Amino acid sequence: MHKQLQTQVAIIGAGPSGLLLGQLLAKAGIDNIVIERQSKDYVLSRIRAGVLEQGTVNLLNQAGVGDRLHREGLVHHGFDIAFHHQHLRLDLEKLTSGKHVTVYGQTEVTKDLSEARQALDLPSFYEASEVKVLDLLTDAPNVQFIHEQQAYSIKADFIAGCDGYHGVCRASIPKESIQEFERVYPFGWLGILSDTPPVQEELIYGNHPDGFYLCSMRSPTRSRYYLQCTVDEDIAKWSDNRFWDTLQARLPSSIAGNLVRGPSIEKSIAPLRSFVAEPLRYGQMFLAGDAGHIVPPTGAKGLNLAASDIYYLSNAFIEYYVDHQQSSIDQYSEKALQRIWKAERFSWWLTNMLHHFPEKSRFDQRIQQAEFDYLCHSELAQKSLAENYVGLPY
Ligand code: RFL
Ligand code: PHB
Repeated sequence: MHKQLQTQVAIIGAGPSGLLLGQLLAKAGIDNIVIERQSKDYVLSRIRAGVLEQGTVNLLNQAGVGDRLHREGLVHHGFDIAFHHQHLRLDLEKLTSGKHVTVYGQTEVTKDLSEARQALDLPSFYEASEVKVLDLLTDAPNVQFIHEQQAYSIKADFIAGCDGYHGVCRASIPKESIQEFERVYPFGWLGILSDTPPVQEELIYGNHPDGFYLCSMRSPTRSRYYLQCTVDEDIAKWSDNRFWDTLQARLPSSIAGNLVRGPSIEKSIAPLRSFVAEPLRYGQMFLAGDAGHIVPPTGAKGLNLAASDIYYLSNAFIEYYVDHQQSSIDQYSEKALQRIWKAERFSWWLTNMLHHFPEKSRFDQRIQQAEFDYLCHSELAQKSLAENYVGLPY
């Protein structure tokens, strides 16, 4: 027998999208239940994004979880692009008339949101199995799952599919009702986290003839570094020493001497993909975040796009329940997709400029070099990059 529950919005997935939506809805007095496949510890241990746009920070403030972010987040006014032996600093502050980004890990964002949800005692089911979304084309959609050997059925007005790229929500939409657009890149990123001071105060995105690298951080004492690797790279072959040696060899010589080595506390490989599903709605179910789209991490847009989706979706639900207006719900997919495609374009463009593409010809390599030269000598080109990096408005 299913235990029957009822709510206004059933949220599938307790990643940043699902938890942020739950918090914003709760603040507006809208009931919601979160259903997550993994354990809370597992969700909170995932190391992913690190750069927040101001729009994301504003939304986290609005959700009531901005305090620690304000204390511990690192405000960055610029970043570097290194291209072979050349070097360019993008002065975000100057190029965008005063804007910046904040370096604060996704792990911390998720932790802050999860603690806020717990403090409000909002209902969440972690380690839910056999999650199914049903009756999506009716006005009483339904989520079924098993939790601690008990079968549940939740009747909701709406379902928010915040369950990531491999989730059940998008997969439940009939093929003829959804279009998918995809590009898979012929490489991945090998990342490590280490309790060592970052090689410099600002991020460095680098194109080296042997491949891309990124120097990022989580705090003044914790670094996050990435190296371009092959799609089928065997992580077991990457000792810490091999990682540090490879990174040091790719860094510009003026910076390489500052690299502080230490044991890795996490090491993982992420494939690179661009992906968009259209529309982000099927009946009473809405897709948000990675459930609806993926960007390669080069532009630091994944988490920030999830936040802007949630901005549109939470406002649409609030307008529906508080102002009894349906129009924002009906416009959600179109509005969110306009911003998503621009971030897809930017992430694809930056990925193309900074990576070594094994199949590319000598002509393509010269074009890549020309792209960087143009950027170095055109303030307009730098402004365009900076405008996208700090985040397009919403
Ligand atoms: P998430 O974070 O994937 O969360 C989805 C949640 O849904 C759960 N789930 C289910 N729950 C119930 N039933 C089911 N059937 C379910 N199936 C899945 C999952 O367990 C999970 O908890 O999606 P969300 O919330 O939309 O957030 C998006 C961001 O996480 C994502 O865009 C970024 O992390 C992308 N990303 C990166 N973005 C950056 O900006 N910079 C990065 O460096 C960066 N690195 C990464 C990344 C994504 C990665 N993934 C997805 C493999 C590195 C990796 C490895
Ligand atoms: C990170 O710190 O993990 C990070 C930063 C910038 C990116 C991607 C990842 O573009």
